[in-house]
Amino acid sequence: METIQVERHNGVGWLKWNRPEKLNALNETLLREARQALGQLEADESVRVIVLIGEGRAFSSGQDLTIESDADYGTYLEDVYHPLVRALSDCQKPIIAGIHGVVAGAGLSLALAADVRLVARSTKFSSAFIKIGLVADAGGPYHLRRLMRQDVALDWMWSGSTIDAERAEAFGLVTELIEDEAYLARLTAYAETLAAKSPTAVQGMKALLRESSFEDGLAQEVHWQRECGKTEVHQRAMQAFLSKK
Ligand code: LHQ
Repeated sequence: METIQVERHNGVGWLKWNRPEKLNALNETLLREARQALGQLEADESVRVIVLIGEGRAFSSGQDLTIESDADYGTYLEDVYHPLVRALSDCQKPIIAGIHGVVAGAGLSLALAADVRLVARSTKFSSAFIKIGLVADAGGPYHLRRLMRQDVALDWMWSGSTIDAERAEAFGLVTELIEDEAYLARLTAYAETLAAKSPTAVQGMKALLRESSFEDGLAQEVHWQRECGKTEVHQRAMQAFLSKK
């Protein structure tokens, strides 16, 4: 692949945006290749956790602004962004966004689609869109409403301001804030620790914490707890507990 790099280590699939010279600006090739790479990592049984990261000094600077000026953005969203955004949303495996440097515009939207966000302290979060007269897109508005107070999200999106990682944490967008020097080691340890846990329990937990109705939630927990109850990890843990009595 030209714009995406994929690596697999210790149960973790690393999906890396790879246009560092453009701060990982998202062009059509990258978005299509990312969709393809995500599908491969989802289908690979050796991969239990997926990490999204950016090569170079940024996570992503958002949509590549060299896009043709007469492009129909609505059609572009439907054809190029939404397949990836849907795939991220539908993915049963845990998705971690590892964010450093700059995260802007649609790059921010993709980061918000992950289950958790581990963020290096010096990261700058840019809402960007309104500065070029656009609304937030690529699923970003949906996730902002889910994660943040609506008035604070609107205030931020209307201002187009860039905020630091501590403010983003106060907004609810950061799962764990990490010192820059420790960032990659901590991200790796987080992902590999999660990959070593029962995949049935990890994926079940993700499915259960999705938005759903109360009744659907009860039905889902019946399904997942039944499956978890049958796993070797659980059986061994029960035996260990009972043997100590
Ligand atoms: C870039 C980009 C970039 C291309 C840096 N594109 N080259 C929009 C339209 C259509 C449909 C779908 O949805 C969207 C949604 C959006 O994502 S809107 C938001 C788009 N993103 C932005 O407006 C951010 C634009 N970039 C910037 O403001 C700055 O580059 C930031 C603040 C991210 C970083 O600034 P610096 O650290 O000073 O780096 P730089 O500006 O020098 O960038 C380095 C290179 O990357 C440079 O290229 P060059 O060839 O001159 O070295 C930039 O042109 C290029 N680059 N962002 N989005």
